Amino acid sequence: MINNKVLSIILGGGQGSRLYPLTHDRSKPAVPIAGKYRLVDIPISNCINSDIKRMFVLTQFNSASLNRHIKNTYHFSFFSSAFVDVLAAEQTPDNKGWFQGTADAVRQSMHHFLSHDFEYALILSGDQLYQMDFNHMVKEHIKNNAEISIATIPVNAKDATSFGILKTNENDQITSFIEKPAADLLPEWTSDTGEQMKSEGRDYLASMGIYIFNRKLLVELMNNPDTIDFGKEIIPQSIDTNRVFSYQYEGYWTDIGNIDSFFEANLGLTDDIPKFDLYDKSKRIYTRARMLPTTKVAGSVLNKTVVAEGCLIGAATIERSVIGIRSRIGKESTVINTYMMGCDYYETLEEIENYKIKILMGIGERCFIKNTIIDKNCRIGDDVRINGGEHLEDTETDTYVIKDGIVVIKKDAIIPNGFVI
Ligand code: ADQ
Ligand code: ADP
Repeated sequence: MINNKVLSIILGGGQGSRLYPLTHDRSKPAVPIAGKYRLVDIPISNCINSDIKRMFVLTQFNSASLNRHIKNTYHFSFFSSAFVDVLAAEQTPDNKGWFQGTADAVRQSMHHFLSHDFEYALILSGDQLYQMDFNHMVKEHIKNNAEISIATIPVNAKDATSFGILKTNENDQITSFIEKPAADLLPEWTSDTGEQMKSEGRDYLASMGIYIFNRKLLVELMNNPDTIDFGKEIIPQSIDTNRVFSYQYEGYWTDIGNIDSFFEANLGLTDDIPKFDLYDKSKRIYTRARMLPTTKVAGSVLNKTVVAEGCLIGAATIERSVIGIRSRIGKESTVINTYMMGCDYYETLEEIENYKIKILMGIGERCFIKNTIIDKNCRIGDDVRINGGEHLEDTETDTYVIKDGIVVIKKDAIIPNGFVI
């Protein structure tokens, strides 16, 4: 069983500034997605579905919600060697700082990995949406007698400048690599990606930030304290000295590192046939089993909308939106193009009866909400109008942030009755 020889290392995120304010008081892997999951559930589920069951999650800071989520979700049998361990950047007598970058995060955690028996380290990003069987990649890695394998995907010129771009020889061995090339350099970096990909304008082979390293080589590379990032240093420096191979993937894969891509990845789940398939049993995405009651809807028209468990919905209309667990939406409200993360708990009937003096969790009555992300436990009053869109300038207040026209209501924010954005 080759998967017994694989140890998975999930890069959970640096400071997470691109996802701010969602990462204000939680680490990036704990950011809620798709109404009931957390970002970290994606790489963990891909590993479990590939029968790789030893995982470390490296994160810049230790958030209570991440630890609670992992502890409450991933219970493996007492007799199994499976585990998911969170390693947060820690101060030690030799090291006073945070993780400086992805390679530094792995270097600082090496002592935890080396106490395990493994031949291949599978290094994964924590902020991507995809469903991949890693066994194929491991098999190719072994077949190629590779020391490093990089999962790659064809991308178009617009996206190519945000990724590591590479070229291969006829045996898929990588011959050159450039991290995030400037647009004027792109003509030198096209590859033969096949007829179908070329017809879509996807002429560049991009690194997906998914790597397999042979244990021995990883140990050697981590001995050099000057390298900080895989993309900027380790990979480009290894091309000439080591056997580095490309494993070309053609399924759905998207990077969800900023607010805009995070928003679109979530709303993409409302498509007729979403590219990210949550309904395929063989590619199941795991998360916390919460034993919530069913959702109740009264008098609403729901179109292209995904609703998680335990919601109480009285809205007039909800369109192209993802409504997270325990959400409450009041009468005559309209919600369009919105990702509402939901709530961590219900208010009691007593609290609800006193609602005139207090704004309840969820969205009130007669509201209009469009192009918005609503973080957990927000209290949006009655007659609130939030009309996100490109007409709005980037800004930040105590209760919300606007980025690229998307309004993000901060966790626990209280938006008073009649408020307009
Ligand atoms: P980026 O995504 O820009 O490019 P990076 O910011 O280093 O690279 O992030 C990679 C992963 O590591 C992300 O999941 C991120 O959250 C996490 N991460 C970043 N800093 C971290 C830290 N200090 N501690 C823990 N985790 C951290 C990379 C490659 C490109 C490739 C793209 C594909 O460098 O070559 O094309 O991924 O998305
Ligand atoms: P999830 O169902 O999203 O996994 P958790 O069980 O992690 O949620 O709960 C999220 C947070 O909400 C926890 O900190 C929990 O203690 C808190 N919480 C749960 N119920 C209440 C409540 N009635 N009042 C305040 N906080 C609560």
